[in-house]
Amino acid sequence: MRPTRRTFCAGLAAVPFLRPGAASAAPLVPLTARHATVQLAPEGYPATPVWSYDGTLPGPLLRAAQGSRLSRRLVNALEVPTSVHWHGIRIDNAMDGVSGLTQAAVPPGGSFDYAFDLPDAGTYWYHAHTNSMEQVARGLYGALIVDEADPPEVDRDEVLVLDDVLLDPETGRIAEGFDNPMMRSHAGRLGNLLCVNGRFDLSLAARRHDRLRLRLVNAANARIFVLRLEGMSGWTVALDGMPLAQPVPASGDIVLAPAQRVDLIVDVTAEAGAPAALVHRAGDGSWRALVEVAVSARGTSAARSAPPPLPPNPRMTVPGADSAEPREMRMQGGAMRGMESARHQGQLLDFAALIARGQFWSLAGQAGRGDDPFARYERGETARIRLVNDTAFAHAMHLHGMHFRTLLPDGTQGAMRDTVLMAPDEVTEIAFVANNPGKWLMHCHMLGHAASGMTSWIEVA
Ligand SMILES: [Cu+2]
Repeated sequence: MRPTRRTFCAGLAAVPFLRPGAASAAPLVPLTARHATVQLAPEGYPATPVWSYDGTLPGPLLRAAQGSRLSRRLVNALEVPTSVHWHGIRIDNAMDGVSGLTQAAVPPGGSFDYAFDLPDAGTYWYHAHTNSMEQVARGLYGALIVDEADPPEVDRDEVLVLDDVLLDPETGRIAEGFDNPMMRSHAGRLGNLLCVNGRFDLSLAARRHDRLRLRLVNAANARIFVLRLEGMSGWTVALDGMPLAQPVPASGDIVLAPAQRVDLIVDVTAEAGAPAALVHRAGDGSWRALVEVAVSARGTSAARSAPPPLPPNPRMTVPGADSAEPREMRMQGGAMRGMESARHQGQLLDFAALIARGQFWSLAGQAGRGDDPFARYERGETARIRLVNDTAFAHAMHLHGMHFRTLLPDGTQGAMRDTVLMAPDEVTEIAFVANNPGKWLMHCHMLGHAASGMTSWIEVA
């Protein structure tokens, strides 16, 4: 019997389409940048229109195993161009998401396929990197967790994304004025509503003696959070995703600058019903709950001993830092100090001319990303940069593509991080192995500072 068209088609469908490369041709899971409305402010205040990933704030929690590959199709359903930066991932340069440097911005209605390896376990995040000053403030951010093959034993693993939102209390809308010179030339855009995971009143439930892994991400534009544990005691086990060699007791202030992350392993010590919280230091110096922990009846386990360190990630050493020649990146500008002059778009301009162009800051004499990189490195070379904060403000300096270590005065190396907070007048030396080829941004993560001069870049051949 001759096969009918119908049976022919059915037969064809039964043939497995397992040609090489077929898997990569499958459509990627979308990550859609779009409008949404969320209730950020307390009940009684209006809801807040935001720019979101997939309609939520924060965007969806992305989670994958160390050593696996993550892929998402960014779909731009906004009216403005955008792109996604995968913050802290030691990533292929073409996937870094910096529009104008590693890719063209994705136009409204357009899409871009991100697919990259995840070499390191830890707490990372993703956020817009096109006009990020405005786009991150409007809600384009989310957490990205890369799981160890052998994670530490805890009762709960909680991802806490901190934000500091500037709302108009009358309308509930995100306040405009992203180019406000006062904010840009001072400490940056500070908000009037602190949120964790999009809630001003986030509360966790736990039992006494529960062990929690708290993964804190600071997604705020400019707020430096100063945090403490109340009714809990614990250890810092990772910074900016990278495990510490040994857990460090988190008994004092936990300082989290914009873009930084900290992984804590904490034990609930409060009695049932007694106060337990992650508290933050408010502007008036008082300590207020940021995340409350409702402690219920005693858990089954008793108090435990200190946790072992997390398994290290690959390539965490920086050999040759001592003998590497430091290059100085002087940070200048801002209110109270200003600067003599800086180069901007190929011209040497005095401070008044820079201000007229919305440039309040400079890095190594350059305001904004120039045509030439701050430094070029051979692949595999150990790079050393001496950051000199010549301004009256704190800055959170972030390097894309590679983690660095700070070089401490006693000759040892600090924790491996991707963002370092610098106080006014502070000098910090950082060193890293320039083993990731490409063009990598280096900028202040107070996003108003980055948008008004504090953006530089390096190139690894
Ligand atoms: Cu800054």
